[in-house]
Amino acid sequence: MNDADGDAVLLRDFAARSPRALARAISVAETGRGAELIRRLYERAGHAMTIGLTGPPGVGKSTLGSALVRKARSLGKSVGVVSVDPSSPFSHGALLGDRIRLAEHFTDAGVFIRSMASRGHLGGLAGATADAVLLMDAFGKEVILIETVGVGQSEIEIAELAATTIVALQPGSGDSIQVLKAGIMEVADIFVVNKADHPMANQLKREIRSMMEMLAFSGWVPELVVTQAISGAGVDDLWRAVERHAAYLQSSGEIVERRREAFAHQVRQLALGTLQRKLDRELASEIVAGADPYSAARSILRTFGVDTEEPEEGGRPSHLRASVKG
Ligand SMILES: Nc1nc2c(ncn2[C@@H]2O[C@H](COP(=O)(O)OP(=O)(O)OP(=O)(O)O)[C@@H](O)[C@H]2O)c(=O)[nH]1
Ligand SMILES: [Mg+2]
Repeated sequence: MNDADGDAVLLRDFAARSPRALARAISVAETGRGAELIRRLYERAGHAMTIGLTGPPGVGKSTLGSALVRKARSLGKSVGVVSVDPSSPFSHGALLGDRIRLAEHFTDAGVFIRSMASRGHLGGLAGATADAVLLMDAFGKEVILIETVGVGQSEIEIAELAATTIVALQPGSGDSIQVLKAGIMEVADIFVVNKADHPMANQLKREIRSMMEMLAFSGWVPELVVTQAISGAGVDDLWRAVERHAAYLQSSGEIVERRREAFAHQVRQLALGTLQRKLDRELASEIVAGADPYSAARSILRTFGVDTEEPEEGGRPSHLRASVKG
């Protein structure tokens, strides 16, 4: 069977909603060979409710995610879960944890769970994740949950794929300050203080409130929800906050803007991935040998047909929802 036949079979099974076809499609995309598939399936996507769930290691993202999946299932919605661990090249650790935390959902045909590990994708791990979300969306998943360990920029990017971003924090770990530094605060639509059973939960709530006072919001003001993921306490509140945010995005029209941003981001990553590879090839060539860095950069760009004027001033990153009050 050649590739074209293979693709046709895959597309047929995908359209027939075979979970194996979805798994296979994600694998194809993950290894950087998904362009044709995505082209064929793209117009089917754009209907899912996408929820990003980020926060420091061990805060309870998977437990909370599992509880959210349970909630969505109780409402009869089909669910996709993408679990990403950007800090390691392999997702074995995350996978093992998720096997336990999400155990009850593995046997539910209405839930599709995928851990992302590969870095073979042109757009990096964020690109592979974006493809997985798009494919789940095109497959007909109504709710897609994207779990990432949130400590740096790439994790923020991944959370940004989602229409609604939940940032989870846990009491007594000094996380809140870290989060502010890392700029995660500015991308949160909903803050969750998980581990409500912890004696310092109230203090963390106060810390988040006072940090929010330092930020200026235009439009949506992030909600603060307290949960105890292991018992499920507060999960209904969290779900309602997600629904309120989704309703806000629709009624304000902001959903269009967010989709446009996510699209632009994905295109940028793909284009930059290609440029990076070309650039690396040129760097190994003799064009740059013996040259100073500025001249070398100019010669390389000339081979790409780029005229080098003064670089333009970069604007404010478009993913930021809030800004620090001046
Ligand atoms: N006391 C308490 N423990 C919790 C709560 N929620 C989760 N945990 C525990 O916290 C630990 C980490 O939970 P996970 O759900 O794996 O956390 P995570 O954020 O997904 O972890 P990583 O994916 O490794 O970053 C587990 O032992 C959970 O049982 C809670 O509300 N209260
Ligand atoms: Mg986890």
